[in-house]
Amino acid sequence: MKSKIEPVSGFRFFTLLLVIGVSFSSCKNETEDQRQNEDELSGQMETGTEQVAVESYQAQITSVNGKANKNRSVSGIVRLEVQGDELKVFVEASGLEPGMMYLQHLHGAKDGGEINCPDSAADENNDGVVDITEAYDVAGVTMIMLHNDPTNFEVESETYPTADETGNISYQQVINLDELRQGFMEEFDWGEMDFGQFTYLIHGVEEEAVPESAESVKGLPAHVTLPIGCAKISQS
Ligand SMILES: [Cu+2]
Repeated sequence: MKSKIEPVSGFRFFTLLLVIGVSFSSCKNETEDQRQNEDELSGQMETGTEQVAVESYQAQITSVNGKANKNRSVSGIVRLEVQGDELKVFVEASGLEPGMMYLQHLHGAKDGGEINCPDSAADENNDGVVDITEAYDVAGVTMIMLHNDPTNFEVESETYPTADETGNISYQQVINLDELRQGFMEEFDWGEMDFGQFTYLIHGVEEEAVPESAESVKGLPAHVTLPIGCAKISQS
């Protein structure tokens, strides 16, 4: 019997293994999970060639409290890009006071509840403005400060963007995601950051534009924190 087995040359043996391997794997029903694992694996392989997948979030800025903002309508875009261990934030906004610095943040609900941009219905005390405390109820609380060092979680800063002579701001910031996550967890004890669960708010009008009834947060004057633009961030 033994003598009937053909001697297998090195090359043919390799081909045989290949055929066995291919037929074995094609017999298996490839599940979604397996496919996903393969995708992840190829994604990891691509990191070596600087082709890390980008997760991006984008939203249009719409006007809030236009009357208090000299009847201007704030508009623009917010874009977040998560790539590897970096978060890149881009903001372009117009309808602002030339030369004025604007507080801008990502807001969110600590309980992960639903958030939205506030409209005039959020003006609970009917004083004609949606102040920051009223906006908090709808858009969430201040979470990530978009100035020059978002990982320090300090709301007060002189490095928020300043509007140019045409009333536009253009803000770009690259943030280390690990540092941001760590600070975020220390501040909010909230677990994972979900960029699809944020609103963007930009704040600030001239002092005389807010009624005395307008309230504020974090020891800041009400005119500094008055929301003038908002964007509900979602994955794009
Ligand atoms: Cu804010």
